[in-house]
Amino acid sequence: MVFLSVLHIRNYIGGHFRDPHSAEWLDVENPATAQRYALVARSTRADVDEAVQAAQQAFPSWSTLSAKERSDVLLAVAAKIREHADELARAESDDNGKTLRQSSTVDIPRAEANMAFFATEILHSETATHQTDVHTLNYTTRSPIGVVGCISPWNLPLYLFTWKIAPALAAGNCVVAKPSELTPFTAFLFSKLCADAGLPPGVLNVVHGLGSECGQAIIEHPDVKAISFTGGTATGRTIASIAAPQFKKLSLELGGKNASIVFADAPIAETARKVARAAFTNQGEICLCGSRILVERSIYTPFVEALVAETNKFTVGDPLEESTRMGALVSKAHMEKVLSYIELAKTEGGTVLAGGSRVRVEGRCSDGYFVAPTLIDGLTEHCRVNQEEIFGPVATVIPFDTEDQAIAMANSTPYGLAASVWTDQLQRAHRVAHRLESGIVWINCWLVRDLRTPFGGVKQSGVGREGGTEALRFFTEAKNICVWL
Ligand code: TXE
Repeated sequence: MVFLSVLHIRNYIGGHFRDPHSAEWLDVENPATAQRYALVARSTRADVDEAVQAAQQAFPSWSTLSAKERSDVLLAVAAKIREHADELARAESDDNGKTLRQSSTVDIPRAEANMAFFATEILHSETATHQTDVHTLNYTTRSPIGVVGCISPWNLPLYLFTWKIAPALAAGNCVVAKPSELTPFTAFLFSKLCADAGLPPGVLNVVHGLGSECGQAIIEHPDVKAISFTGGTATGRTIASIAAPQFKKLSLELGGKNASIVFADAPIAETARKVARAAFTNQGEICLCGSRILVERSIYTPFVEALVAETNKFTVGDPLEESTRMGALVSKAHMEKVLSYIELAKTEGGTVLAGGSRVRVEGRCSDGYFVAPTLIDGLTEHCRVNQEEIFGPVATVIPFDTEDQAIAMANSTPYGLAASVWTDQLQRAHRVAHRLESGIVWINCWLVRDLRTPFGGVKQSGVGREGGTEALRFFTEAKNICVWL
């Protein structure tokens, strides 16, 4: 008899792979096939305690390495990602349901870039000196905080996991990290690569499990001095309520309900293609996706026609097929949430122009969680569908008459993460960008990223900024030293 054992995704603590204290495991499903393919550790406070201890033990030596020494290790990790890119891309697609094309051209290259970027940024950073007068000189030092917690979501699993841990480690901290329980596979593979690359034991510890158990234990742990979190706004609120009374440093990257604002002078065909990409990339499961498409009324009809055509080009299918442009949603529960918003849109007076339902894909993916790219017209900007984050392949189109009206509509939600402005008029582009309540504005483009730039949102989209020097500042404590000369 052949005994086939299921893959067990274990914790990585103090340089060792360990089973959870609870001896309990959670199912991990491939959402494109609806089949379980692995089990992941259901960790609890006891595992988090061990991880924090391992991190504390590693901190004195890791934090006192030279920047160059830390940089070399992190560059070796980046090289390992490159070497194992195909395996990681396939794992990401199986775990999340995204297309292999997306994971191999975006997610995994970006994970490598995150590690390499922060590994080299620490070689070029500087701190300030303030000469007050002839007798007084102030200089600022920046020191690592100690043990920090990094909690990441399921939509861009390794991409966002590395986006947090790379600056934390580069700055000299030791990390206790928790990937989403829905997509733990690449973080598990990554911990193996870190060990192979020579990252000392205890510098990075990966604990797996549920947010309410393992995640919350990280947030509550008194020796975890800073928390970097990306996920839903409701979860961010819970985390802030626990961390703030303990005066922990907190970086929260939360949801978005981003507007793409299309003015009449934008070239219709090209803009429709790019705005559709902004709405439906990664099944619309990116906090930066432009899910509210505001269009100047004079071009509304031809623009929407072009947009419907572009929407229908997002072929839904097996994520491993080269021709597929839209894969599965991350879970059955998430698919049901997205479908419920489509139904809500109908009751709120919307008309479905494209998509609007679950898709049954033939073959091995026949039970997968696929939803057609969906475009909805006829809703007011204040209805729930236009105010709440859906986080799926659903976008709405709304006409506007004036620049002021477009800005008011764009700013009408509780969120303020990203926006895009599409126009040929240079001054208007800048003017509108300045008036948008948004942490990021793209003009005539979307998701063009420079890792040096500040990344984050205003209002309920978050607190703090990631990226470049902002991230290194978050993961260090500044000290001013004043010298009487
Ligand atoms: O995310 P959660 P969910 C939005 C999107 C989505 C909604 C809910 O609208 O539909 O959030 O998604 C961990 N203490 N985004 O429920 O729960 C959790 O285990 C500590 C936007 O899947 O926020 C996971 O690792 N940790 C988004 C991480 O938090 C906790 C990306 C994110 O999960 C915790 C994902 C707790 N009490 C969802 N509860 C974006 N902004 O990119 C959960 N977690």
